[in-house]
Amino acid sequence: RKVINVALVGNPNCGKTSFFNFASGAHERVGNYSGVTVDAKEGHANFEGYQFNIVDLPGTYSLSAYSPEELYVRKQLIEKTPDVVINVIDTSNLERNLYLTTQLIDMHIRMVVALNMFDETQKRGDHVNYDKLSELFGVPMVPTVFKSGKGVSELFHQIIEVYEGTEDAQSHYRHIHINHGHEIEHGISEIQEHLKKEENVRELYSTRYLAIKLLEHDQDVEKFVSALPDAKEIFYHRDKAENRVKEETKEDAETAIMDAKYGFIHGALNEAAYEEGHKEDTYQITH
Ligand code: GDP
Ligand code: MG
Ligand code: K
Repeated sequence: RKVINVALVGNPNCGKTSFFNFASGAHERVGNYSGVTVDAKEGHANFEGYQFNIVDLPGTYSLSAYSPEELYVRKQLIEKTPDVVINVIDTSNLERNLYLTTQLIDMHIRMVVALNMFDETQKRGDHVNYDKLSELFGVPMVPTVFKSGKGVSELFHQIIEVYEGTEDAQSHYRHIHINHGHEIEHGISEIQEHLKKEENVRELYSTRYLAIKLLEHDQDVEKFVSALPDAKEIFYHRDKAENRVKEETKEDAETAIMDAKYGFIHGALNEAAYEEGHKEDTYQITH
């Protein structure tokens, strides 16, 4: 039996624990982590001859390491390297939820998006062309209702496809780069060039992700990079890129990166999401 390690990543209250309980048959209390030590719950499920080891991670709005939860989730993603991440999204709040998705894309993580709370979206009469959204993000997306378990089989199926890298998966999954604007992208490539010189860095991390985090002045990543032989060069390029961004956009790099990500999300939603009455669109949730 093949084992696939998956981790649940998403905003608080998007349905991660509901999926975890449904899939693993666990009876965890559905609720927040407030007041509870940051920790991950583990369970497993069997599907189509595969064993899924599932980790339910604490909810996060981003991976910027501003909170213990964010730092914890990041550490889990980098150190435990799940085979496939299930990015759970509250579909009635796509804009905010997809921000985390753009950060996962930076990390070059293999993932499947669960467009959860799809019942709420339908109830409101909003339409989400999830095939289009999936194409624009380069990530398979499956509409789900974890409260009742709808879409779970299809989700597991997609995870297997991504894990195995089947032809079908390749048509849904391609690693895209979110364009952060010319100056930022220029800075990212310069920083990446130096990071790639280090074999263990190149092999263990997405250098694009590290470069973006450096431009955001992420203290955790700064500390990591300080220990590299090329640290001086790398920080030099970071500062240079940052100054160019400031001159050009009057923004600091961190704000420019965030703006670019939201710009990408807005563009995608303009193409793929419709409010009631704008367009007829078919969707089906399979059991
Ligand atoms: P978590 O914080 O991501 O672990 O989210 P939970 O699994 O604790 O779910 C938060 C709340 O949303 C709970 O009250 C769930 O019953 C509810 N919920 C989960 N999935 C769905 C869904 O697909 N549709 C609806 N309507 N409610 C859901
Ligand atoms: Mg939970
Ligand atoms: K729209």
